[in-house]
Amino acid sequence: MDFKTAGESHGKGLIGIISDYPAGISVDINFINNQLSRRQKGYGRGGRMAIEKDTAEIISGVRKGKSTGSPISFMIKNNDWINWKNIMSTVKKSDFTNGEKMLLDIRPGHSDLPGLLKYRLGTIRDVIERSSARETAARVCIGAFAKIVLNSIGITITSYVDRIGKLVLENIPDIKNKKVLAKIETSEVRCPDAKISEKIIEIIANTIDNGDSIGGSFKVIAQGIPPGLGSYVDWDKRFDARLSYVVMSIPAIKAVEIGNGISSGSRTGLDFHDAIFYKKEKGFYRKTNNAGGIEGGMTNGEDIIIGATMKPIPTTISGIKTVNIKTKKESTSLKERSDICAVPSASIVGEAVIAIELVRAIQDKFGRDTIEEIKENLDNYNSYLKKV
Ligand code: EPS
Repeated sequence: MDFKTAGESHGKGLIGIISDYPAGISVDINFINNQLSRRQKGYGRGGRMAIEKDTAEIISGVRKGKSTGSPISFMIKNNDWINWKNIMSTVKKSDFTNGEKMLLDIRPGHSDLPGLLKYRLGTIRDVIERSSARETAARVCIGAFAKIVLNSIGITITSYVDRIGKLVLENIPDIKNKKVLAKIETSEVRCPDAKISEKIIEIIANTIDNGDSIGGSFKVIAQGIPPGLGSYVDWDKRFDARLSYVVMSIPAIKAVEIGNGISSGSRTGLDFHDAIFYKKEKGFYRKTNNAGGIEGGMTNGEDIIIGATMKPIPTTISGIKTVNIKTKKESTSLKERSDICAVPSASIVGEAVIAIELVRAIQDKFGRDTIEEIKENLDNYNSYLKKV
């Protein structure tokens, strides 16, 4: 599958087009809308999430509840557009008398400065409408389509928050335990430990009081992965590289880690590498997963574990030292309604982009036109694996 998204944060809505989506998939719109609502949650989100109730309207590529193989298109409407009709008009000329302001106080850390320079634009508005993380709603929708494919072949994806600011979740949660999964989904900050969740909320509340923003990190885990997705034979087919690319494309992500990749630089080979075991009924398996399910740019059959670190959002109520792009005089950065902490939401976007990349790798190996074909080829491969 391939995709494109379009749409501005305060325009009419977000649009997505998915091509090469396998035919024969039962598309459950409730499942898709539930994924969209998961992205909207989280303590620390700004006022916008109270205005929106993201739902997708499927326009093409699905008939009688089933994908046909034709391009899928959808729209997620922006409820807030009604309040921005004049500012976001595609035809009216700007006269800056209808509440629209020339936004010139470029925010350090945001797309404002490079965006204005690159596209020769006059006001930050023209940059941030598209660079806004609102675009990720469309990607979560596309990720939901991908998850439906994955679920039908036994692959599941989940995520949790393991750091906000200096507070770290030290214990690795057992995400195979349904109770732990339920705790993550009910935590306001997607953290499985109730005490740490409370502390995180306190940290975010203090950040709000200080007129500041705060970052953190999350983990995404994919289970039920066949070995051999991706490849070592071409640099651009390496699956860890492909996953890093898509996770890094989430706004504000500054670091990506595969398995225990960061600690690997300070460990020895005997300590780091995951010893291989074999049991007839299980095949090859590991008791540790420092590799995060990927060796030599290929999945090895273990869970894929990806970590991502999100910087603090650059829009702050207190403002950061900057210059006005027009006057070049010292100023404080633009203050707009914004999130204070969006790490829990980013973890849902992480699930989505990884789901999409997994479907692409599955299609590379097992076929792309129909889900039947994918299942037949996967069954065949599994029978071969049993014989190895
Ligand atoms: C977002 C909607 C936006 C921002 C956020 C992401 O809504 P608004 O700008 O109307 O408040 O809350 O975007 C950013 C934080 C950013 O820096 O772009 C959403 O739907 O996720």
